[in-house]
Amino acid sequence: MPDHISGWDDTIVALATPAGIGAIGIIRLSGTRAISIVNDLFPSKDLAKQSSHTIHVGFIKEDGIDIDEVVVSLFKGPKSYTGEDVVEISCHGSPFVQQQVIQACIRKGARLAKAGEFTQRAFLNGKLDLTQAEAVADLISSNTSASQRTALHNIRGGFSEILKQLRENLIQFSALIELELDFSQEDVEFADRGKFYELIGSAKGTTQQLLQSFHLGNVIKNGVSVAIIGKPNAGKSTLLNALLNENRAIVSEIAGTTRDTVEEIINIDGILFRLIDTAGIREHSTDVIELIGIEKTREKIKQSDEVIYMFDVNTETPADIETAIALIRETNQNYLLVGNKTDLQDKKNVAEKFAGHDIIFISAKDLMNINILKEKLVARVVQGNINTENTIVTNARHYEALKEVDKSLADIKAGLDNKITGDLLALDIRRCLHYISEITGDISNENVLDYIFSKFCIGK
Ligand SMILES: Nc1nc2c(ncn2[C@@H]2O[C@H](COP(=O)(O)OP(=O)(O)OP(=O)(O)O)[C@@H](O)[C@H]2O)c(=O)[nH]1
Ligand SMILES: [Mg+2]
Repeated sequence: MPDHISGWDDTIVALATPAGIGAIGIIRLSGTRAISIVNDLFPSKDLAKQSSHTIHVGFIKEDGIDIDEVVVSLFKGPKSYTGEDVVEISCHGSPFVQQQVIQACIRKGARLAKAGEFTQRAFLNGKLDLTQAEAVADLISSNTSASQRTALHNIRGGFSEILKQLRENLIQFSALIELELDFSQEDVEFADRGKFYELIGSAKGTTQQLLQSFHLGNVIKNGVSVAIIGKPNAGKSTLLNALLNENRAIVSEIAGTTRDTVEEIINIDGILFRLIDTAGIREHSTDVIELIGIEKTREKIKQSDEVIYMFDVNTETPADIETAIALIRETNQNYLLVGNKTDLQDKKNVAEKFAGHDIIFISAKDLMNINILKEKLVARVVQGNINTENTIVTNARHYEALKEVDKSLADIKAGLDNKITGDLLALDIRRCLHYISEITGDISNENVLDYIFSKFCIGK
């Protein structure tokens, strides 16, 4: 047990279920005194004499006064979530009752847990590595099937396993190099240089793949924001409603209907898209409110991950499209061109008019080709299928450390190319191992840990 961490010996208590009224509420304790503290409040049975992984019905009483009838679950360390003795008290779901139980536990010697402290203990006791602990937080906040599956994959150790393999290979590599150093006088090469190249090559392949997965990981974890922009009356609000399948934004034939931005979230194929309907961009407007709206549209273009430029195929010309593209390109944004109101024209005419541009033609009003637009949106952010069985990096901390791993692998390879001495190679290898260990938490400092776990909820 790391005794340099303050409060480590304490037995901690917290409500593990959400605050508020519910059917039941679960209060969780962890620490050396977890069982004895609850035992003091639970006269029905002697919990100290019960075996692990059992449940017990009875009353929580303090000073002879009943607080609640509860179910107590016992998990004796190390076979528990935290690795310590854990007791869970399932009581009735009244916040008042729950507080009384928690306060009684505190009076018997427990202290309130900090955010994430249960999981932090699990990490410090070696039940989870840091990537798994972080995946627990990701699973709790997951809101799509893709983010749920990615988090579960990492809780099960998917990412850890890859890092472990990488680490073992490097250690093997460095052991050979150091052996060579010991015999440097004799001018022998124990380590087969061809094997080295192979090993570094495959390690680099792995880190590259992980680095590349971060784009998708970010999409899975945080979703994608899409600004729908275009001239007044192009049908932007109608499109928002069509994508949402409800009448969210006001639609009218009056140009300049949308004054402020309207944002809604939709889930397409497990990815969350935050759609932003904006005020139409008019070149010359004197209306103050409209001008503010247009300025906001500019801001939204800059802030979004994707931009849909929507136009009326009947009134706009290819030259108008060019102007719009130039405006979007100024902001370096990805964009999709969507031609609307094709129901009012002959399809062939439309295709000829805009030949040479990659445009999705739709009718927002008649819901024509809306599914194609959805597919395109997903295809923009997901190359190929989302295979959540692969390890996908979703965490910026991991991404930054992986970049360093990749850099040190490049240095090792350059070192091999330049035939630098074994002791210098060993330095680069150590640096690489350092960054891998930073991801898994084998090397960590208290501040980093506190920061990571503080993002959890209390009781987890
Ligand atoms: N025929 C036809 N009319 C459409 C289509 N989409 C939208 N409209 C009509 O075009 C008009 C403008 O639609 P909106 O969705 O309000 O347009 P907007 O781009 O949000 O306009 P502003 O908010 O003023 O910038 C409304 O009368 C819609 O019914 C379409 O696909 N076909
Ligand atoms: Mg509108």
